[in-house]
Amino acid sequence: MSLADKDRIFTNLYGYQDWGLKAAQTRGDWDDTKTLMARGQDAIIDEIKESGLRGRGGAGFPTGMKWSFMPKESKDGRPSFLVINADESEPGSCKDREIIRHDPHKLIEGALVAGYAMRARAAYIYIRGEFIREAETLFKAVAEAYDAGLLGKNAAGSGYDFDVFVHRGAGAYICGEETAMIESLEGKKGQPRLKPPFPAGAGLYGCPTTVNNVESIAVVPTILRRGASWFASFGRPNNAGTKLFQISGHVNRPCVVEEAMSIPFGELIEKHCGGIIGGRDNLLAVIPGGSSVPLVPADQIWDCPMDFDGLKEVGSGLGTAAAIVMDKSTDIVRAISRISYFYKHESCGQCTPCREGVGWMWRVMERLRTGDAHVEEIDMLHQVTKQVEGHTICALGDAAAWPIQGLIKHFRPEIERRIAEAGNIAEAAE
Ligand code: L3W
Ligand code: SF4
Repeated sequence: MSLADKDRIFTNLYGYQDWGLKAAQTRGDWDDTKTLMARGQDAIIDEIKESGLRGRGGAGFPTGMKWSFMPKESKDGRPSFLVINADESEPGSCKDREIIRHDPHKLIEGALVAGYAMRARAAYIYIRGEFIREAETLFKAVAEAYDAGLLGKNAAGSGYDFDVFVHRGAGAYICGEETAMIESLEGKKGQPRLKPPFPAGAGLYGCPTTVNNVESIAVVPTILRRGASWFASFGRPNNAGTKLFQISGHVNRPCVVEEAMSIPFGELIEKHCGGIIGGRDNLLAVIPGGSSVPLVPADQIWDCPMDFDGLKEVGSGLGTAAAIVMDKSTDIVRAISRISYFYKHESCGQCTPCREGVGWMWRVMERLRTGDAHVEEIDMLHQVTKQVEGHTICALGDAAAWPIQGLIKHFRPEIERRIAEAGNIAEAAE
C-alpha cells in the first residue's frame, strides 16, 4: 500500500509554504503541545514503543526502547540530554536537510516532546557544517519558538523547562557517529568512543544522553497526535510507519519523498521518479540505504520491500533509505572504488584495522578498477574486508567493508574480465 496525501507527516517537504512558526502552526505544528506532554513521560514513551518507530539514521534501533534506557531519577543532580543528529553526511542522504529547510518546527516541537519524555534538560541539534542556509533557518526557527514561549522556562505552557541549542559541525563525516558527535560537542576532536558504555549511561559531559536522528524526532508529535496504531498501520510488523526515501542516480526524476515503509523498490521508482533512465531493463544495481550498505543487483531489488527486513533478505540494509540507482552505463568497479576512497578519507584513524585497512582496500580497489591486479587479489581483498568488519571501534569500518563485499559477491565476473583485458580497460578508464 502506498501513502495517501492525508497521511503524509511532512506536509511542507518541498517548501511550497513558508517554514516559519505561523505557517507551521496552520499546518498543525505546536497545536496544544502542552496537552500532548500532559499525558506524562512514561505514556509518551509507551506510545512511541507501540508505534513501532525505529531510528531513521541508519541503525534502525527501536526509538521508544532507546528512550526507556534513560534514567527516571537524576543521579547526583546530573542532568540528562537529548542530542539530535543533523550531521547528515552519508553519501546519497539528503532527507534531514529537507526537514530542516522546510519543516524545522516539526523538529523543534519533537525535540521538546521527546526531551520531556526522556527527562532531558535540553536538546543539542548538531548540524552538518556544510548546511549553512539550513543552520540559519534552524537558528531563526529556534529563536521564534523561544519568542513565542514554546521553549525555555515553562516551555509551551507545560510547566517543563527545556532549552534547544544549535551547534554547527565542521565538515567531518565521522561526527555523525553518535559518540564522536558527543566528543565534538564537548569541544574535543571528533573521534568515536568505545561502546559500552552507551550514551544513555554516560554521554554528553558524562551525563545520560540519547542521540536520535532528525527524522526520528520530527515524526514524534504527529505520532502522538494521530496515535501509535495510525503510524503502525503503514509498512508491516517490525518495519512500521511512513519514511522519507531519497532516490538519486539514474532515474528520470531524482527526489526525496515520504512513502509508506515497505513499498516495493520498483513501485517507488515508477510512482515518484518517472522510472529508470532507459527503462527497467537498463537497471544495473542499487545501493539502497546510503553508501554504507552493500549494493543489490537489478534482478533482486525490483520487487523488494524497501524496509529493514526486506533489504536484509537480499543481503543489504535500509540504512538511511537513500537509494543510489545505477544503470548499465555505470562503471560499477569505479563506483565502489570511489566509495572506498570516501571512507579512507573520512576514517578518524584511531583504530588500526580501519586506519590501515580502509586505505589498503581503496588501493586494491583502484588496481581492480584499472585491471592492474592478479585474480587472487579478489579473494585477498574479500578476506581483508572480513578482518576490518566487526573489528573496529565504530561502524565506519563495517561501512567501508560492506560495499566491497557486495561488489565481489555480485560482480566478480566483471572484475575478472578487467584483469583479463587489463590493457584495454586501463586505457578506457583514463
Ligand atoms: C543502550 C544498548 N543503547 C544500541 C543504541 C546506540 C545507538 C543505537 C544504534 O550506527 C548506522 C551505522 C552506519 N543500550 C544499546 C543501545 N544502543 N544498543 O542504539 O546503535 P548501533 O551501534 O547499532 O548503530 P550506530 O553506531 O548508531 C548507525 C549506518 O547507520 N548508516 C548511516 C550513517 C549516516 C548517517 C547520516 O549521514 N545521517 O546516519 C547507513 O547505513 O553505517 O551502521 O544510539 O547507542 N544495549
Ligand atoms: Fe575511527 Fe575508523 Fe576506528 Fe571508527 S572504525 S573509530 S572511524 S578508525
